[in-house]
Amino acid sequence: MSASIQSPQLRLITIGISHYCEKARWALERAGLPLVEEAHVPPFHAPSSLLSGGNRTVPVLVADGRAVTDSTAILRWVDERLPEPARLFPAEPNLRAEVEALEERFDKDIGPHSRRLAYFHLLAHRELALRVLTKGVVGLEATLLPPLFPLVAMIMRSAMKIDAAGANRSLNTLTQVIWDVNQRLSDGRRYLCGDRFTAADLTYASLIYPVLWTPELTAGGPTLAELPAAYSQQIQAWRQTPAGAFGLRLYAEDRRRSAWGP
Ligand SMILES: N[C@@H](CCC(=O)N[C@@H](CS)C(=O)NCC(=O)O)C(=O)O
Repeated sequence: MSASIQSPQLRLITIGISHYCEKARWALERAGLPLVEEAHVPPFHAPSSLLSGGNRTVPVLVADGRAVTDSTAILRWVDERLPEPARLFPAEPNLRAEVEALEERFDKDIGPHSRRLAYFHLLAHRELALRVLTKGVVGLEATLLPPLFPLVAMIMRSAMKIDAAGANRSLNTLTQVIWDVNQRLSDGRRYLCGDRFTAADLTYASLIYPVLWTPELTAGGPTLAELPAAYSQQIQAWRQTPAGAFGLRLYAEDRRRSAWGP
């Protein structure tokens, strides 16, 4: 395939480090859509998100004056603009149902849990947290965060139930998903569903990134060696599983690959 989409410039409102935002960003970039990202620090993203017609969460895609909220809706919006062989959701009904079920599972069983586990470790280390939370953010919010950090950390801990018990629950949920993905990959398949890259792979790799500390996404931020020991040991253990290696491979091989061909 060699073509491109004619589209007016799109706005993607994000929290720079958010993995749900990365999920949307990956789909949009893969389709070659002209994109301007407005990255925020939580919770300063809320006014932008609300004023653009979204709800409080990001990503929000603003396209043709309309807000598309929720990362899954954004993937579907992108797919409507792609020919079938390039789509993230294949047309074949059984394959599509499998992709949709996995995407939904990862949204529920990875997204909130990789985020909680990462923040549990990072928020305890002010300098690390500041570097991570300001990723991609320029201007006032990046300046406001350091003095407001104790308040921001308190709001985040309370909103996402970030405490030792929550982190432990998330660790268990993630361990189960990684085990299930290991099982699925045990027949030697290259992608989670069928023989092509789909929304299941994209969702898996983007949402699991905080607990694999995927090099492509964490470049310029704290290195694995700079992370708190317990967190970095867990990441290294997961990286060594087939599911962990698979997540890293999807980034190394597929993150910059165009939907339109090599
Ligand atoms: N189901 C939503 C989840 C999005 C989500 O949880 N976004 C987080 C960032 S990772 C957020 O906006 N949190 C801020 C808040 O809830 O105010 C999606 O897939 O887009």
